Amino acid sequence: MKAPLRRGFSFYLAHMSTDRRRFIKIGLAGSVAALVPWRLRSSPAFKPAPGIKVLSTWDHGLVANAMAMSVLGRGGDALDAVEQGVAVVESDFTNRSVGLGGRPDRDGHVTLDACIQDHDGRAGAVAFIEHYEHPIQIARAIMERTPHVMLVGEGAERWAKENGFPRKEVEIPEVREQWKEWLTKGEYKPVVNRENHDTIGMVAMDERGRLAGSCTTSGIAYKVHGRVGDSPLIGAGLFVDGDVGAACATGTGELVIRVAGSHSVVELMRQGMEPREACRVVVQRILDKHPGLEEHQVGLLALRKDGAHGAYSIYEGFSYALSSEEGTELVKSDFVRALK
Ligand code: SD4
Repeated sequence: MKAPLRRGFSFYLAHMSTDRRRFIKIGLAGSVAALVPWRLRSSPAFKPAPGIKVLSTWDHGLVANAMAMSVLGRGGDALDAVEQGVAVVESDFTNRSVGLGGRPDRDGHVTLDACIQDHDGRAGAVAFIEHYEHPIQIARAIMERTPHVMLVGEGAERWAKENGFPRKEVEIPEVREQWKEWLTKGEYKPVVNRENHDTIGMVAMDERGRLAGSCTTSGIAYKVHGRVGDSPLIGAGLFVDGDVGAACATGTGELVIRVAGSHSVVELMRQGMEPREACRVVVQRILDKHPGLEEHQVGLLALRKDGAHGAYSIYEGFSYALSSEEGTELVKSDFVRALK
């Protein structure tokens, strides 16, 4: 069953929800119980901050951060933390934009994208892969076991199988039904913050001051078969430079790719900009260069090497989970446009 593309690009690009993204403060039982107001720390010299830190996108960042913090709390590496953190969300099949519980493309295939990068810039990525629960683990394995950065599609699936990753079939009747329903019109009319959302991007710092980042998604719902967004692209959905900081993105991937979103944020921080301001400048660049994007959300999240952090989004409603030894909180991002 194939639906024609009846709407143009601007309909195709967009999403997310305010009601689902209301600001909440949650103490996670056990490892991250206390809620402590956050104070920005900054240092012009970008000295590594003492202490561990994890930031990740959206509400589901809370459970992902809890896992990442448990890795870091045992003295673990930032790279292990960001891999294991987002893997929790990949295994949550109630999540409709990450992992095998995600919405399919317009042909009914759930295709996944992910990438990971370490302090030294080593990177691994996988895109357009089906039937694997943990694309983030595959991305890391590609980084560590091949001379390449990225594998896609059928080649990536074959490589994953050969390298011992178990295939998994997940059939979710509700998701199938909604896709069939969508096919009757085949229109791309997402609602900012509500639909197609929930990509998880995570950036972290371990006790040695080493940085890492990860990003994983099933991408925009009902995308054209073969479409790859920003999330598995180093420089777009994620960028880490241990000398400066790390950034990740969520939202309409095409817009993030056009401005090399995460890389741009890190470069602005390199030039001395505060993380929040770097995210704001890149969000504003998207708006300035691509008018007519009223329905599109993009959120950028940054962690500088000195522990300073910040975020910015086009629309109100983007939030991120912030964890340190002091506790965890869900923070509302600043934004350019309020929702009516
Ligand atoms: C994509 N950036 O595939 C992803 C979608 C997303 O939250 O972030 N959703 O374009």
